[in-house]
Amino acid sequence: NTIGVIFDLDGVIVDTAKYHFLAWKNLADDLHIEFTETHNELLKGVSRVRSLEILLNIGNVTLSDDKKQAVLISKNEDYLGYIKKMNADEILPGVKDLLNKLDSRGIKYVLGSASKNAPLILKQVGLLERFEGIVDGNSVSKAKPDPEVFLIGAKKLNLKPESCIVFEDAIAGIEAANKANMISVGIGDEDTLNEADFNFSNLTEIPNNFFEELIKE
Ligand code: B16
Ligand code: MG
Repeated sequence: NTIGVIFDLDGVIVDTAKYHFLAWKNLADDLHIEFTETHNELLKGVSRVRSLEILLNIGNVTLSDDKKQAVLISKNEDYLGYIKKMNADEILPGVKDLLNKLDSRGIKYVLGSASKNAPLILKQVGLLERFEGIVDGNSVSKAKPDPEVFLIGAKKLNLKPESCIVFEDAIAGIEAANKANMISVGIGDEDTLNEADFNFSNLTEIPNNFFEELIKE
């Protein structure tokens, strides 16, 4: 009766969406595309390449493949400038308590993120060593809502998908977890994440007996 946990990164462990926004906004300004925080919501949980497609669509702009490659590199360099200033103060509320609880119960956890920068971000906030494994944007060929990222996570945990609990803040991530046949937990707005098996506004709200109850089932 073993269970394991798979954590999304952006929106669950840390809020890197604000830095993605600043970097995409910079690019949007260069391309004379109007890009707002509301637009930024569309990019959450979505891969870097797909994010650029969405941005170009918003502005009705077309770029050559070479130009696309170039702007993807400069957007990421810009983004990394913010990431390199991150520290442990940016870990979202409830994360450390939850990881401590899992540690004390011997429940293993891995990361399942779309970000190619995930290991660097975890290192910046001092959490890299705590995870049993990292599955990030470098290890997958198909982005969320494809379940690949979480299925690789289950392999790293040595568990069947049904025994994995996924914490996610994005619709695409909940969809991926459901497709993988895992238990999906939506972190954030309940109406947005209505396809999740469980919903909490943030990690401080997870009840003390949450994992025990799941093990019983
Ligand atoms: P990168 P997650 C996702 O992280 C972000 O939510 C999404 O906005 C971003 O485009 C994606 O990572 C790729 O990030 O440019 O660093 O490779 O929520 O899956 O942890
Ligand atoms: Mg996320």
